Amino acid sequence: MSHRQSRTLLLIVLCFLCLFVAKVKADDGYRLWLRYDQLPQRERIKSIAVEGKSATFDVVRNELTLLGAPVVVEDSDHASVIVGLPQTSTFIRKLRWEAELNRLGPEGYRIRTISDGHRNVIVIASTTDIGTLYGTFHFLRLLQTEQSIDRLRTDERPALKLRLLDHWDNIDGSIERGYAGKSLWMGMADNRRLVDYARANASIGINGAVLNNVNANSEFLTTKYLNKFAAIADVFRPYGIRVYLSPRFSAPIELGKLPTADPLDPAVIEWWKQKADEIYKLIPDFGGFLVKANSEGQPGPRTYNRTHADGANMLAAALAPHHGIVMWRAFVYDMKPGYDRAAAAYEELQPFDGKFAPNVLLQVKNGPIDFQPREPFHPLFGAMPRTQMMPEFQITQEYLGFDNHFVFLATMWREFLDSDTYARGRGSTVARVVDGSLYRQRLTGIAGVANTGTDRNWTGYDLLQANWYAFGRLAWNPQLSAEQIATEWTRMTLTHDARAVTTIVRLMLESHEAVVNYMTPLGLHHLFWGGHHYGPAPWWDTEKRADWNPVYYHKADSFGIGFDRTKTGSNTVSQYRPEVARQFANTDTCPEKYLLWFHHVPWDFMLKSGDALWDELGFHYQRGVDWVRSTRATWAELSGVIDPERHAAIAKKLAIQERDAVWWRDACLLYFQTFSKEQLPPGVEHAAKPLSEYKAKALDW
Ligand code: GCV
Repeated sequence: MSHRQSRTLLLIVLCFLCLFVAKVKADDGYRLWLRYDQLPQRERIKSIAVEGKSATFDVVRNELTLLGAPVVVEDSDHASVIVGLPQTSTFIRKLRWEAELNRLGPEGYRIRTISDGHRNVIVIASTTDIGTLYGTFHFLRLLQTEQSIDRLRTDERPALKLRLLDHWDNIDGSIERGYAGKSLWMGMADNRRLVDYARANASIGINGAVLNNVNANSEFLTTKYLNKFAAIADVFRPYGIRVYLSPRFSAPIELGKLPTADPLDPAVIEWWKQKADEIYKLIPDFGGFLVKANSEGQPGPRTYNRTHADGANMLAAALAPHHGIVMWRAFVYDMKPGYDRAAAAYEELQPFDGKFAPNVLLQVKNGPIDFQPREPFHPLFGAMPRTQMMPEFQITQEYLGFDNHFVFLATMWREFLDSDTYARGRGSTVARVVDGSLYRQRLTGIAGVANTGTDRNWTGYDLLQANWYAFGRLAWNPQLSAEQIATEWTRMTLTHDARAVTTIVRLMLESHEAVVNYMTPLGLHHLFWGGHHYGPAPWWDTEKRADWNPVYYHKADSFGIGFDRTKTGSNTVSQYRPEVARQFANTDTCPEKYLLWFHHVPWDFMLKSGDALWDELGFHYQRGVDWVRSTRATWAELSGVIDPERHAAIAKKLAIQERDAVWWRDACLLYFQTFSKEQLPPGVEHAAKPLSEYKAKALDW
């Protein structure tokens, strides 16, 4: 080969390499659900006029430019899509929609096909630029999901005012319960990353981010950090995202050198007032505080014999002049001899119903324990009619296999939102408490503990991007079905192949039940290895607090298994409204998915299937394993319709999930068998190792 020939060959190889790298990059999951390639209807949009001038309108313009084919023009006379406000667009003003747009509120929008003489125009209008941004993303979603864009007639407004991501980011850049890399902002903030984070959130209607861990460090309130947060707020502002912080309740001591953090002490009150003034000087649209107090070692008002309401209201008073809010977490539990942790939040907070200031919301986890694979709804949702309440979800999968297990959480969240509290009779669903329609709560909201990080694909596992997406969509509209959300996400993110979409959506909708089956079936909960909470350790009994030990929750013995929360036990079931309490308290009417949450039943207890509890437990664990196996096989068949990089990455994760599901089944059944003394029923596979081996070493992630 001549020198020239070898140079040509080298060039060809390099070109191939570049193409390969570009392809890998293009499919590395970074783009999330914001993909505008191969949209059949794009050609129909000849030109777009974005009529308005602001940083947010620039974002709208940029986003529409990404569509490719259409030209963004100044002149609405020839545009096929017009975006704007009555104040900024003559075309929109002439439509005389002011009254309707005002009714849709500052974040709402209208999308309509208007016949204008010889042409049809699609109009996206709002009273604010942020509203048009949301409308634009709605329109793009229609294109991405290949829905008709003829005769559009949409009026949208978010059901909830506050739609927030909580970030448990620490000062050193680590993320508590984060599995997708480091904090996006605590280390060296990458501006491009921040913009893309904000853009992704805006596309699903998220309008706030709590930037630091609720296990808070006082340093976050120093000028150094406040300046940093102000810079982040500047990046987020055009996307309609406000910044919030988690203050440490004892900051007046640590930063202000005061002798106390007593919320009724005048010097403490003044310190917080000044701190609030300082924050708002730097961040004029600062959202407010999220507070974890007197919980898991965090300081709080109880330290000074004051109440949670005293603490929340003091902070709320400091923020009120600036229109800031306080989200006070209900995740509080004190150690008392012989108590039921599931009862703690209700006992501590319900007596303060009606005692919180108007700019306070109580942030309550969906269930009474702690983001378990399945929990019944938290009884506080049916018990505080005079308190503004917002649910807290955990998008990051602390108890659901980290970033290794495929679990579509919308199904679980739907189950929660659809739960009937009976607070105002039948039909008083949690969704109606949360959206304010039941109790007429003025401030409404929802928060999700984020699963994002610096990993290139944001969430550590491509499929788990769906949970970030689903959270945003449900926060906007808590009535959306899990199926609709799954279908949208799959089409936008993975494939347009109709058969593949149907298959993936089915898997997504089945995934939560499957994980519950192989981790904590029939109402079992908190069977996790101490500390990290990855694999199973139902035998765990060495934590200093009884309620940090799995044995406290399942109470397995030679008689049976389960936590008796009825009259014969802790009677926590009485925290629910009588209609709900009656249903849960009776083993005949208690849904079997909650059976061992509320009852300690014998191993030979007959279930609706006609099988005894012990056998049924085995069947559930086996069913969970079987599902993962068949999902792996199904996924393998999809190899042609999803880009090879993400397909392979997902296949790898599914292999880990199968290993883990088998481990969960074997460890749990072997352990429970030491009490039941029964053989495994036919069809349930036997463990490959003795129990001692599962006990000796945690499942590795
Ligand atoms: C931020 C659980 C988690 C903790 C978390 C806590 C909370 O206990 O394990 O990591 O702390 O919930 O929600 O405050």
